[in-house]
Amino acid sequence: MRKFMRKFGVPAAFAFFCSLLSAPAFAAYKAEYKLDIVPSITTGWGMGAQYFSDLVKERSEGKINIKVYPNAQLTTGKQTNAFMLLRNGTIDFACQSTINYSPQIPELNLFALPFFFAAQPDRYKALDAVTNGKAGEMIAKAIEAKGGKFICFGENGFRELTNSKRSIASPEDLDGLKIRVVGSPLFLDTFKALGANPVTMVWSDTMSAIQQGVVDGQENPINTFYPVKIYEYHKFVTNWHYVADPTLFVVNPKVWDSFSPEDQALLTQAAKEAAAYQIALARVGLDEKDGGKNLDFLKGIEKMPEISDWNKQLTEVGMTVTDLSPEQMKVFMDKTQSIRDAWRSKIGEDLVKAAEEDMAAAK
Ligand code: X2X
Repeated sequence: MRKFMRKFGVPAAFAFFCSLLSAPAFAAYKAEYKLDIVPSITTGWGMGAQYFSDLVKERSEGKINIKVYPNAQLTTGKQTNAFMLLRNGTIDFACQSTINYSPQIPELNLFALPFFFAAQPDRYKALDAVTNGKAGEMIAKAIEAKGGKFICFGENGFRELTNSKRSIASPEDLDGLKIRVVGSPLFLDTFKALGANPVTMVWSDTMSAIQQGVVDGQENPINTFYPVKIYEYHKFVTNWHYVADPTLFVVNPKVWDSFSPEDQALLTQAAKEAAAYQIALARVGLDEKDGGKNLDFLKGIEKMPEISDWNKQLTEVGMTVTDLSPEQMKVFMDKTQSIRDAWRSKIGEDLVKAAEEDMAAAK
């Protein structure tokens, strides 16, 4: 300091000292934060992400501007690279499916264990018990250990099966059918065990593959395949709820640390509200045991869904809907037992056990 004063004089030294004191504790905010999602804005997933962005903009009075980039634009379609781009800061925020982060964070395969949740008496209650329970905490830690700041869980939905060939009510019906799956090994294992011919493909290529008949079927939540009009090509849907697909509201840790504590609280609150909206959209008209609670919630926030009776809607657009009886479900479950057994250790025995305990405690 003395040298500095001698060289530049006392006033300059004073000014320099003051600038250190008043330097903002937080880096300047960006003009735009990029948020990554895979499908279009018109899906429940997209609407939830957009709601988050809207709430944040409004409550921060325009200071925090999060732009939703749909259709996997930020990953140039390579959705299973998304976590790496969040970690390195190319992506600031994301509302991502656990499936797309599972190649880097194996714990996330828990949700894609076939019939793990569907085997429970109430699959939604079971899923909530896990995301809000001990297993959920372990998953949040696993994400943070790999370099992503976890905010909360949202929901894409339970994944159902559509195809262009025939009604599917048993694994035999799947025999030889070419089914598009996400680039995640557990999905290949599951469909092979069921006798299908799974093909890995990114979502951005899937609709044209369906149109051209390169694949016969695909699996996604109704809320995600309906907006892209899959019913124009696939006349058959099977409601088998075989895997859960929560979304993760996450942020790059450096970006997170650049926000003031007040803004971090604002972001957390907005993400939780957007997640609640996304979850209600993913469940309305599909949760047989909700007693109207999802519809009431959506009414309460003045976001009435366009469709709240999905079986009726799917039938109206020409789909044949197959709901499986408990006996039919059991055949699928038995066929995939070896997959659940083999994947326990890959996911982490402790985590799978914690999830089983969370589900048992909620029964
Ligand atoms: O690729 C899919 O099937 C999608 C849109 O559901 C995901 O990103 C996991």
